[in-house]
Amino acid sequence: MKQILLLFLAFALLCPLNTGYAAQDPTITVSQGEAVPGGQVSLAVSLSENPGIVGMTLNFDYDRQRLELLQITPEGLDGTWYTAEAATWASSSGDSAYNGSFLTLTFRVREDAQPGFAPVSVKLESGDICNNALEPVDFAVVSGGVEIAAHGLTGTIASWNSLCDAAAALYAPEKPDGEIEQDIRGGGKDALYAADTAAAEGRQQFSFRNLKAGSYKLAICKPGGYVVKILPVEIEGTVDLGVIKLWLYGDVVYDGVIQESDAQQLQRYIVGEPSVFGSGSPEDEADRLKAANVGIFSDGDEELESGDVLQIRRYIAGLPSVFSLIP
Ligand SMILES: [Ca+2]
Ligand SMILES: [Ca+2]
Repeated sequence: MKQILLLFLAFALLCPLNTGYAAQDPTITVSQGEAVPGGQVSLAVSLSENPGIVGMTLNFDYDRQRLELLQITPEGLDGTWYTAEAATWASSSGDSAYNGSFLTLTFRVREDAQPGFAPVSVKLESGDICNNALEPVDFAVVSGGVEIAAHGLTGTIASWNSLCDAAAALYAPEKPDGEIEQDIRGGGKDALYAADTAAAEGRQQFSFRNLKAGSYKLAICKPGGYVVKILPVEIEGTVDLGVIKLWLYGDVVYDGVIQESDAQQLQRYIVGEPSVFGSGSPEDEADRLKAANVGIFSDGDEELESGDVLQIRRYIAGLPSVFSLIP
């Protein structure tokens, strides 16, 4: 009997701890949300276990480097609100025991905000909330905040040669391809963003972090006669472009070497015989056609014709050719 009594006493002592004071205390809770730099997000401020209050003044604590408070929108609590940097409320009908969301905080995430969690909380001092008897009512505060997501772009550059020196950069979508090509060979001076790159197993991975959402042109370049590749990209969230192949000028049969078979296949294509052209994906095809047009460096001619074949044959034979003009 004594043991049972002791057990009961122990249980009774533990019980108030187990049920948790937090859930029973008057509490103001700020919700959590997600947004990207430049985006907007709304957080709800809620009351729970409200014992009855008649007035309050709330200040808000948040990272002003990353968040801009655009608007405070009251709801649910009858009375008069004034909102600016802070918010103050006076009941029009005595003590209110309202529970639930009573304010919406609308934030804009600054364009240059670092990704990660930006806490948002309510700053309360004793007396900031009172009841009809003008007694201060203490509320616990549960912080919320904004998870600032980052836009990113990743991919892998591949070619037949080891890739330790390929560069990737993002440009405005209206930038002409020709200018981008010049610029990326000159170090991407006009690029909006330059990628971090890392070589891995004969390929090179690139990544852009903390981008602004939007449309871009991605330019990829490797020195040594590789065709500059320019792709339109839409950035919304994190985008992985997968493997992007770089093609070598004159390397029609794609193996990283310019040889007789490259000249032969190009000849077949020009006269309309079946050839290596048309054997790959449409994207590969477009790259191959561009890489085959080596004569463009001497005469700017966009067409594939015998002059291109001739230049490849001259290069193979060790004669002067447009290959010396290829960046
Ligand atoms: Ca080849
Ligand atoms: Ca040509």
